[in-house]
Amino acid sequence: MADSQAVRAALRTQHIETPSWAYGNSGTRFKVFAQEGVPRNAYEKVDDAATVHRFTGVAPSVALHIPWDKVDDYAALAAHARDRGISLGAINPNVFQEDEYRLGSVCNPDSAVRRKALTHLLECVDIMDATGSRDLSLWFADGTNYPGQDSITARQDRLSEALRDVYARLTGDQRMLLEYKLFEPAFYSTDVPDWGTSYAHCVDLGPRARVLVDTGHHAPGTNIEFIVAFLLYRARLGGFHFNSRFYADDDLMVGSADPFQLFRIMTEVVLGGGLSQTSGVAFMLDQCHNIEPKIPALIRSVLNVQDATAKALLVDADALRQSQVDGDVLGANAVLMDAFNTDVRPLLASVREDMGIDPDPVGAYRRSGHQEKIAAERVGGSAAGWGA
Ligand code: AFD
Ligand code: MN
Ligand code: MN
Repeated sequence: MADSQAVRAALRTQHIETPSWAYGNSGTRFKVFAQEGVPRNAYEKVDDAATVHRFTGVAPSVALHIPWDKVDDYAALAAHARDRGISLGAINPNVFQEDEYRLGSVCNPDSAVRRKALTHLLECVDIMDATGSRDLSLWFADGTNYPGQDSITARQDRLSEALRDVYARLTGDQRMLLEYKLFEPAFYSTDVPDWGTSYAHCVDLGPRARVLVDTGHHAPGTNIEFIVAFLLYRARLGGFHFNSRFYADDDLMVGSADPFQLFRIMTEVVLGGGLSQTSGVAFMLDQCHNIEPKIPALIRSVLNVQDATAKALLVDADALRQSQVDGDVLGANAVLMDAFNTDVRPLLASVREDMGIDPDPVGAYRRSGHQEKIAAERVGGSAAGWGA
């Protein structure tokens, strides 16, 4: 059983990044349901992210999405975040919502469109310089809808060219995290569909390039923890976009659909050293709260990650390894299941008390009246959303 002081220290210092876009209005292609109290600009999104951190203690940064979070002065936005006890995290370019991108962005057959997309990517690195962000979080919606539409390999060459140009622009500790997604919005082929494609490009590029694992981006039944263990072992796991899915890229609260899968993922992270402060693994949420209030949903999501992490930390690594070496199938499985079946809520409540935080963050938020306050204050202006 892992030393409880070490477990408590790991839980106190966990860093879960929330996404700015989770605080704004969102929905599906059928409907975006507007909610009261939604932020109207990047500054109010930072305020909401700071609120999640205030109630959880382990959400000290917020990822930005450009141009949804465009501001005149990113250094000022970073200062605003610092004043509220958090920092600006990953920068997410958007090369999927302009008309020119109908046939793709960096993989588009038209060089002028590729140049437009590359310009935006490089502008996002300029923003990283201003915000002090480490990670450029790259997701490309690029793909095709019909067999024969475009050359699969020519699109790979176009992608490589753009990635090389972005890679050359990175400085300091900056990294580029290349996210893959099996399908959507392209339906026949996606240019970065799986971890292998992302991994191959990252290896071509160099050590600053890592794979971003979005837990909603796999075929049903995929063994995500295998991907995580392999990438971590090869020092190419840049991090996660955590969310839950029942059928597709549902972007639901992480841990709400399959807490056992989340536990297995976090177990491979812990066993592979990915939870250490020096691992470079970014634990980010990527969610859309279409029908539930956003701040409490993000608080719940952070707690779900903490729950899986606490259980993973309780896996008796020595006993597990011995059972594995002995070929003791039932014994090894039992070690894992013992940890998964441990109720870690008392441990997490105690850690929160050590941190001076209400042991029940969801209840504390509900009792705080903060939701009513922002609903009353944020009247007028235009609520943030992602304009799908
Ligand atoms: C969508 C994409 C992808 C991306 C996110 C933020 O599927 O997960 O990371 O938007 O741009 O969810
Ligand atoms: Mn994602
Ligand atoms: Mn997604």
